[in-house]
Amino acid sequence: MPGIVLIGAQWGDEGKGKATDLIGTKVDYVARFNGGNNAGHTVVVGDESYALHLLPSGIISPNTTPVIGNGVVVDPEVLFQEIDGLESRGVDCSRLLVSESAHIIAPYHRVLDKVTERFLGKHKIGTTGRGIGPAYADKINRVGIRVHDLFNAEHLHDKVEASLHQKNQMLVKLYNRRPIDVDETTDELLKLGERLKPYVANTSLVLNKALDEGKTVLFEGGQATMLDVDHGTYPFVTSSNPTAGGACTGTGVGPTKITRVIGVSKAYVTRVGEGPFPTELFGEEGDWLRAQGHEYGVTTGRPRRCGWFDAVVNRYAAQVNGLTDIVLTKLDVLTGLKEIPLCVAYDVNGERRDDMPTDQAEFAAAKPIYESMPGWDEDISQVHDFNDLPKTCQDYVKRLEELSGCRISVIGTGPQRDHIIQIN
Ligand code: 2SA
Ligand code: GDP
Ligand code: MG
Repeated sequence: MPGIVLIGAQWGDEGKGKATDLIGTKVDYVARFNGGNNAGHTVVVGDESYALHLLPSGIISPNTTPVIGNGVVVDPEVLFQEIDGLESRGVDCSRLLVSESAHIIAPYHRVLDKVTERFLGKHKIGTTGRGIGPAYADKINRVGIRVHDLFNAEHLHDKVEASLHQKNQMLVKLYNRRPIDVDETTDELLKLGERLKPYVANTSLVLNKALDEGKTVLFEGGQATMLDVDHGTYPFVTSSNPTAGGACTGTGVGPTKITRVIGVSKAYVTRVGEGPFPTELFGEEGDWLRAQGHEYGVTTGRPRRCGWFDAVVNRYAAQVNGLTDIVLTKLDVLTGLKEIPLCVAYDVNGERRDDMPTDQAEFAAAKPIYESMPGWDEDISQVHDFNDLPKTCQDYVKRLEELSGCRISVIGTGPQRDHIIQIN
């Protein structure tokens, strides 16, 4: 009954897409449990590169059933665009299952996301503008639209009316905008529902049965630990739970079914959007990392902020996710550096802190305490055995492992599927 959870250990874009794809070829189901099309995963197969936003990475592996769990917020228009794009390239998407309880991102959620960010001004979060926050807010406020609501016109009209009542007052009175039409929105959603219907299933039942039959399920997280609405750098977070616990609530599978929790970490750190980032590099070093690592958002194309590896973040990720092992990606990007600084602890207002401060004012004041490791010049992209890595590179990995308090089981040495080192 192996249930494997795979999550981002930093601020996202750690290479979860590639890591999932690696394991995904050997699993029966890949289930997404949080977020929506704010995620951007790149999977490179041979000469083909696939940028996925809403679809689980398992869609590329023909023997895997991809599942969108109840914890995901689904923008049906984006889903169909993604399906059409993949099918035109010969990828069969008919195996996809979408939870009937997942919440829908309606067109008005996208409008609200953008309007809210504009009005927040200097307090903005730097969202992806995909309507994620407003859709989750409706879920919590109990005025959300769920997938199964799309199949009953009368019922849907009622729900849309309830959802738009307060929003329209706000749009008109506060934001000086036109109200959103209930009838038009209902018709639009009904049409989308028609196309969605063949994919819809009771995915909690499907996944639990699969696990009981001894099948392997990979639970794929979107975003990452430090963007978790409970455990991340609130308020500069997304509106879901990308941490391991989210895999249970976001799919309807109990924690006793989870056997392994993999955290994906880059050999350095990136972040997009606003919010504190202790090891962030400004100037030449940051530009160098961005250029070497091609650090631009898959969803929005935004340049990612770059910084040195932060062991405090990794230790915290190991703690809140109960990590069993780490997949360390993009080690190749550091090739060519004479010295590699890595953050071992923080200095918060003159006091050394080895653990993550939960007070956001303290986190914003955290200054990295660095230790420096010698770098390497050799191309490591063709290395498949840990012992064949340059000695200084091996030492860097061992030090990261020691500081993170968790085993590193796989190393990424390039973007391709075969650019990896498995460690037993
Ligand atoms: P949102 O849109 O409400 O989820 O934004 C809230 C914060 O969460 C951050 N966020 C992300 N950070 C990194 N990667 C993400 N996905 C895309 C990718 C990013 C892109 O994988 O490349 O293309 O820009 C992602 N999604 C959300 C976001 O920056 C806000 O800080
Ligand atoms: P995700 O959101 O965590 O799935 O990550 P993204 O796909 O947004 O960003 C990771 C990027 O790094 C993608 O362009 C991947 O192709 C690339 N990548 C993944 N692993 C490696 C690696 O080990 N080395 C290099 N150079 N690139 C990698
Ligand atoms: Mg990404």
